[in-house]
Amino acid sequence: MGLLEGKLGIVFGVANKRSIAWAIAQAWAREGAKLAFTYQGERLKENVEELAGTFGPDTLILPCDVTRDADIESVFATVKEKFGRLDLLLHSVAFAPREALEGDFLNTSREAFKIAHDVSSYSLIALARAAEPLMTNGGSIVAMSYYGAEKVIPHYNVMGVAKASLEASTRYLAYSLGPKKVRVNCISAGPMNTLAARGIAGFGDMLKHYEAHAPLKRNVLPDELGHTGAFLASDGAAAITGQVLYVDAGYQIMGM
Ligand code: 0WE
Repeated sequence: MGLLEGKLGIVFGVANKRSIAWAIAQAWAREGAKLAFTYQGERLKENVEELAGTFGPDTLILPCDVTRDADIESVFATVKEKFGRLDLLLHSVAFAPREALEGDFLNTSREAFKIAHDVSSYSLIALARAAEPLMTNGGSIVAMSYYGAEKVIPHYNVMGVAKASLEASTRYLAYSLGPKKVRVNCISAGPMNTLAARGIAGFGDMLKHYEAHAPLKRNVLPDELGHTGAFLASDGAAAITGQVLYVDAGYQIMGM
């Protein structure tokens, strides 16, 4: 018996086979969950159709730009129609304009700040609010964060501020949705070789730094995020809410 047998979930943030969202979706499906997927923009439609299609030709795949209220409304209307209810939601979505991740944080523009926070943080609130009426048996919402939320990671810049906002929102949402037995948690992952990390100056050195300094002397594997995502989604985590769980080979505990 899988940990998530009979559960219905929706996954936001699959871009390609290396996406953290895909690693967690595979784990959720392996544990017995039935999943719907969203994709951001026509550019990613084919990728998501090819990946999600491995769960069967009738897999629900919907477009969703999380900055558009009408998209969110339409996604959850379709989920209500096709699933009737919802148990799981994965938020694995982030974006800041590239120039904001390159220069000096001091030069962060109002527009880059607004975009980063809208896409990467406010979207969790919007998705949670849309999901809540469907989570009639309680539920589990999982969002992805990164250590740059609490300590300075050079170049992470406004994304660090947006992840701090996401983590704080996780706590306030956990308080808001707790009476409905809907849990909200973050996984703070060590650096992963995904599309979002590609082209980031010094990313290879960052992976080497973790290998040298993390207690486990290695980087995190996608499948390990999958297992943690499955645990947080499962009834075994029924008393865990509002938390940030580090899946980072222990890196976060180090002071030096
Ligand atoms: O959260 C992230 C990545 C988020 C991200 C990445 C990009 C690259 C392309 C958000 N927006 C954009 N916008 C783009 O135009 N990570 C945890 C991965 C990451 O990103 C970094 C990192 C790490 C680690 C950026 C700078 C420094 C370290």
